[in-house]
Amino acid sequence: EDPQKLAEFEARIERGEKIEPNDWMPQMYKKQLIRMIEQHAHSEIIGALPEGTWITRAPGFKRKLALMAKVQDEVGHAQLLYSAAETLGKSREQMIDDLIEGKSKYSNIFNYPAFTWADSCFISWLVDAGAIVNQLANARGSYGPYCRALDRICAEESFHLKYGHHCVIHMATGTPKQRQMMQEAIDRWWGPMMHFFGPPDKVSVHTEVLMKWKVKMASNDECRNQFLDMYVPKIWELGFTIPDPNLKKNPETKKWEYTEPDWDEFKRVINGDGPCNAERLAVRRVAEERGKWVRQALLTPKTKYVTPLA
Ligand code: FAQ
Repeated sequence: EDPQKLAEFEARIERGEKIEPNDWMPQMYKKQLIRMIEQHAHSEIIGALPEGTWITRAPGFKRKLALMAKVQDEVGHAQLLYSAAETLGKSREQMIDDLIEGKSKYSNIFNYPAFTWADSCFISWLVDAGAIVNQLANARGSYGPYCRALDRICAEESFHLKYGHHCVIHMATGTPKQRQMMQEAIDRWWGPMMHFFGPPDKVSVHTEVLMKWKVKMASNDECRNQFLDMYVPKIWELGFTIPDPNLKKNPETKKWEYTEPDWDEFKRVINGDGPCNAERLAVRRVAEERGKWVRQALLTPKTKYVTPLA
């Protein structure tokens, strides 16, 4: 790689300029961005699945409408992100193929089942909250198309967060059975939620280079700590417990201390062996197959259509 071009590129990043698709960029920057944006896009599209199964069973018409809109937004976010990744030269078809063939990763958390309505409430409030912590930080990053997609995604996610919080408050102030359902959902999802921000900084493979080039604007541990700072008090305020007796904020360091979640489980899940990985990919495979005729019709030049009046 040309050292002078690399120096100019790094100086631009240092000055806070945005890098655009036709600008010179190191191959590694491009490769890392494709990897991260593509995984993010897959996470949105697969993330629609656990909550999506609750649309038909949402308690009441208003919840059904809101959940349907939210799930639709998540799929829209995937489209925005696939478009951002395409600016770097990888086609959408290739990305989708890599997803359904199990070659690409997507967020660990969507490989767990949403057993009850409370699980769907957990996702809408706290998984969205975690996603926002990460996305708000990275929206200030260096790659123009990704940052612009993140700005729009964050605006929509803020509605999801309010919707999810409302759902959880409703459960918290409901019957003993509702409170119990919500507590059980928190107990089930806490481990995957801690995993969600990625491995600890000291073992994270990509953080260093991504932070150097301002793709990642906060490290995994910083995002995890910010999430704990913002949401643990809110969970406690609602009278729920968190299934980690060691969870507490250290008043001196101002950092949260916790039991390390099971990182072996995390590795298994992100490498394809979680409770729902096979099911999630099977659903996407069927969707791909069933949607083929629509894509083919869209790609067929209009001149080939024969209308009855022609
Ligand atoms: N799940 O070196 P690091 C959402 C992998 S959107 C799966 O630390 P990095 C919206 C990582 O890819 C949620 N894999 O990696 C929604 C790498 O593997 P590789 C998604 C994970 O990139 C809400 C290896 O481990 N958000 O939820 C995970 O520096 C509700 C080493 O890790 C984004 O994707 C994980 N949690 O940091 C939708 C945001 N963590 O590629 C529906 C963009 C790590 O070498 C309902 N992404 N890995 O084979 C990022 O910010 C980063 O990629 C991290 C990981 C922070 C996820």
